Amino acid sequence: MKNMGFRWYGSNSDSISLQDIRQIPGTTQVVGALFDIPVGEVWPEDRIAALKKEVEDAGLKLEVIESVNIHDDIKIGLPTRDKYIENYKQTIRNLAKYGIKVICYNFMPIFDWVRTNLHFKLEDGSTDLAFEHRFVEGDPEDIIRSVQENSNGYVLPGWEPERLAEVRRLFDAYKDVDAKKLTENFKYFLDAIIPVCEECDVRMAIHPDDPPRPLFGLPRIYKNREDMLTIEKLHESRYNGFTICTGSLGENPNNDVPALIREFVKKDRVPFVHARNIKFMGNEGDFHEAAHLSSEGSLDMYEIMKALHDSGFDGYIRPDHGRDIWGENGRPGYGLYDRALGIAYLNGLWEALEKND
Ligand code: DNO
Repeated sequence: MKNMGFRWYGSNSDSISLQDIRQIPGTTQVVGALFDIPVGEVWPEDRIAALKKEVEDAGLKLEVIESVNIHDDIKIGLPTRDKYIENYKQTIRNLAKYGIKVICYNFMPIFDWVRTNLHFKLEDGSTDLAFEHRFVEGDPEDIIRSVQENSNGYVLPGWEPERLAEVRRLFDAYKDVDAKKLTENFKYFLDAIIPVCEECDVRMAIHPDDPPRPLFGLPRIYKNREDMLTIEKLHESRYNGFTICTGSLGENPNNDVPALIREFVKKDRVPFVHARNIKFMGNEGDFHEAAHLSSEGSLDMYEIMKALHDSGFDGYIRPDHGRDIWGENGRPGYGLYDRALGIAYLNGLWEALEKND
């Protein structure tokens, strides 16, 4: 696929080098970010330029940022949100100057993605990430502690220690924010930034809630088709787009992921895709992640790629989390080997689909 990417955390905090990425056949894009800029601050031009140069010097492209995170004051709807929205707009303008085309972000309160086990053991001896609902019925701080203790010393995206240190205060601040209020605050944000995106030709791609259900009493607003229909109407524009994360949406067995792809790609609302497989476990909503192959999980990755192909998808795509295999012990979900295997497989499916035309 022409815009196959690989998520990278930067030379100071990733065990994987740009050269490693370059050597994965059929990979052209790095999906990157400035991970050390505190949420809410403007991303400085010189830092963006340096990242871009580093990626390009390695023979790769940087056109997708994941993520420019949204300050909680915007999601809560505090008066201070306007200042953070102005900063966000400036970041969009700065990124546009350096050829960024897509910004992936999420609108999840407090927690980004949640897993209850970062080293779930599979039969073949590999490990991956898993979610079991019984572990999120207690105190959210237990989950935070467990994620921090089990991430091999790496900071996981969305689990930055400075943010999580304030979790009690945040829960309190969100106490009057239900799904309706969160949606209104989301609209306020979109109405402010989408005109800037249109001006700069940068497409926003909201990431689904992962898992796609309310957690710890916090609302979630991108869980299924109905939510997608609501979101697209909040601000009608192709710049108000979706990241279709096959794993996150697929974690709810009622979500028909190929059908969502067909519907929203045809409407030109999908600039970015995360391709991942998952396997359901005993209780409803429990799953562990899986190698990308259809045979390894509960999602039919051929049907997913076919839906992209049939609807003329020409956006950016990356494999999502991988297992830890062959002795690798990196950032959970973000090792080299299994994600590279994922790319080889996805590109193989794509070649077959193209040649079958
Ligand atoms: C987890 C990722 C998420 C994703 C954000 C987008 O591995 O899929 O952290 O990047 O939700 O803002």
